[in-house]
Amino acid sequence: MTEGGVENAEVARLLEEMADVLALAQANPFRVRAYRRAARLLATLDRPVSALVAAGGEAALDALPGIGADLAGKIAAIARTGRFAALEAASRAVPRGARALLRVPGIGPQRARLLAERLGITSVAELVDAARRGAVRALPGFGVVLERTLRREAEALAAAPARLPRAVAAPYAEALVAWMRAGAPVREVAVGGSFRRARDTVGDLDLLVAARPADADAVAARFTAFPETATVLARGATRCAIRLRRGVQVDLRIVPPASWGSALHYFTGSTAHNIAVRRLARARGLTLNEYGLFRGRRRVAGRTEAELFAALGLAEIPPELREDRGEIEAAQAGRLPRLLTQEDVRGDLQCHTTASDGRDPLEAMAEAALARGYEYLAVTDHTPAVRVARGMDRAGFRRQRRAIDAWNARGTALTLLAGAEVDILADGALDLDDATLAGLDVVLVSLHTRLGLPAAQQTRRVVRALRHPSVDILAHPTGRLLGGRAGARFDFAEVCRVARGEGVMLEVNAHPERLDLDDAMVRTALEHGVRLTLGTDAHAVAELGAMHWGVDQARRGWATAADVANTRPLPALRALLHRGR
Ligand code: DGT
Ligand code: CA
Ligand code: CA
Ligand code: ZN
Repeated sequence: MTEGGVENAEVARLLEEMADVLALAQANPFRVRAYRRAARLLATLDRPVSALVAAGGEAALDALPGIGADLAGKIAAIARTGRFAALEAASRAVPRGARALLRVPGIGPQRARLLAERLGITSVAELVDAARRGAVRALPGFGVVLERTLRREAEALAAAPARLPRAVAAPYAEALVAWMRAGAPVREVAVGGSFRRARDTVGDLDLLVAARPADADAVAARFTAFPETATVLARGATRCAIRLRRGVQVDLRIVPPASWGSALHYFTGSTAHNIAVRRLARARGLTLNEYGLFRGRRRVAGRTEAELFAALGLAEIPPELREDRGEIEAAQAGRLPRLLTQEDVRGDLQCHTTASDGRDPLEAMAEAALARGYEYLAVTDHTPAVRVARGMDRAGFRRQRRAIDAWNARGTALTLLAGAEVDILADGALDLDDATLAGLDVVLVSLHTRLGLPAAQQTRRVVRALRHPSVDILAHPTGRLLGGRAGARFDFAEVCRVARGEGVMLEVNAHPERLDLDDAMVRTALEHGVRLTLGTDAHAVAELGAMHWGVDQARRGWATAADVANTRPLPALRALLHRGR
């Protein structure tokens, strides 16, 4: 599922840490950026770094875009030894804890150093304290206004529980399951909680094991010996908790095999779903807890989830729907949706090539989509307004159309669609001329700038863009980044009404840091009768593999295959696009 696995995630974590430490040490910004870029690249690599090095030596790393010989050597050494000597050395030169402060908006390396060195602040919570005491304003260059701003930002950060994108947690979840299977007397192992429900972010991981009571001790010992463990937080007979070096906490519960199904259901949650199901059980004269479903003291179900649902008179509810948003009523009535699956997806409707900010050329992207068994791939490079992405002008799109025609003339099983991801300008006009737009097979529009406009103004801007006759898809509708930027605010119901009226579709962007629309918005869009599309927004061949994250997000919004345009064969898809409408 997650291609590079825990190994690449760990190497990426160390490179990211090195970037922070170098920034704090006021090293050359280009070096800092090189580390960050390398970290992001590794996170999307389709195989473990060590496999790459084994096959092609350091040269295989050096060949990756943006990785030079020096960095290649360091990465290879990390992959070989699990250690990063240069990081250990560099860390000694920066104040302890200053790294934690870099997460606060408004705090760069210089301010972090001052706060750590002068005031001994090493965490966001300590920053809140110091700012409340008025101790921050006296630092050189700070003052009352900045102190107030930092206090507000730090308070917000301290109040919001730190959540990880699910994709960041996934390699650890998979490695934990494999680790337990390989070396402990377990009957069953699974990750429950928000991870199993496929929430876009997770607060922690909930690992569940079924084992004989006599084996519980051995299971706990194996768990706390997981190699990525930083701290053992709790070690009991049936519950343990560890914190991983990546910062994520993992809870373990050990249950007897006869309780596996009911425990898996309980620890999958959500809490709201659990409460509603328990109420339903009670109404039938039953008691439900993590050990089973009981009539009096007799256990009537609990060994499997399927058995539990059946005993409650419910169809089996997919984990993605377990939020008490109507799934229990639907399961009672036999009206659960048949959710979209990865196999339903026949093509990818957003990707970038070297013609704008992608890392791989058109032909390589097409070959990779063909190898994935897709029927079509929409090539949707950026338009000029997105300067950081080196967007294309009309001449560029004309040239690209010829390259696409040439590919399609080869008659492979994969058809390329000529598209664009057109920037929505500040006033809602589009960043490409009408004739070029009309000539494209598929037109995506999206917000990349001025996400902070007031909601009424943002709504007018988006609505104007959707009314353009050539527009097919509103891509990553809010522009949010998980763990980064909040998205644009606008009247989503109004946007859905206009989209429906204009035949415009809304994208569920599958990039694991976007997942935009979110689950609730997917549901709202479907209730408005709006059709969805899925696009990976791949900027490299390996990123075409991100589709499953988008599928999961759409499933959380109750989407079926019929709700998503790119489950259709090409002719049926074309009929939904502006030239076929
Ligand atoms: P997270 O970790 O914040 O992303 O969200 P979850 O859903 O994984 O929550 P977590 O880790 O606190 O607990 C895992 C599951 O355990 C949760 O989904 C349902 C169950 N659970 C936890 N606390 C309660 C509770 O107070 N009542 C009930 N009925 N179930 C609970
Ligand atoms: Ca959890
Ligand atoms: Ca938990
Ligand atoms: Zn974009």
